[in-house]
Amino acid sequence: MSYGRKLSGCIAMLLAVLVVPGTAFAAEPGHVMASYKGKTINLTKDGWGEAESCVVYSKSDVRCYDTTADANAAVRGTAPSDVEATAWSCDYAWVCLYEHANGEGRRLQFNDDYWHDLYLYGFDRHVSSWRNNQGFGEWAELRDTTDKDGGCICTIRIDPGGTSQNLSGDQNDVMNHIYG
Ligand SMILES: [Ca+2]
Ligand SMILES: [Ca+2]
Repeated sequence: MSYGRKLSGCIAMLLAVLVVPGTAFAAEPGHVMASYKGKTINLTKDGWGEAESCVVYSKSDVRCYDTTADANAAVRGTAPSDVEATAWSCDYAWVCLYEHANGEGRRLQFNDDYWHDLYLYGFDRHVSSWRNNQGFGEWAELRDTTDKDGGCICTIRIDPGGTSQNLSGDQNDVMNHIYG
């Protein structure tokens, strides 16, 4: 093998080494990646793990925490509080979705003004209560786009102002999109 061919072979190997790690860490198309305990987790594929609360700053900037108090502290830029109530917890300027009724269980929060696919966040068909604590004019909507039997009330809306709702009957654990 000539020196030239050897050299080009070495360059090809070097390029392969340089390129592979980049592709290995790239998010799969459409999947939502979140930071959690210093790592990156794939909410779409692997779910939430031990996280209790995730904050959607944008689709490409999602951060998850062990507790709602930790998430609140991160949003506020303060130290976590061990005394605040967690039920219906939702800071001003956010829309919060809860896994269970009465604002309990895992919490996912948004405020971007477009339709988010909850499947990508590992939270479709989970929502049992929600709250809109955004400001004037910032309404929020939940939607079940599957509308399997055509009989459900598939879109529900909350006006802003700290308003909370439990979902019941055929609205519970079916919603798969949120407009923040
Ligand atoms: Ca909004
Ligand atoms: Ca639920």
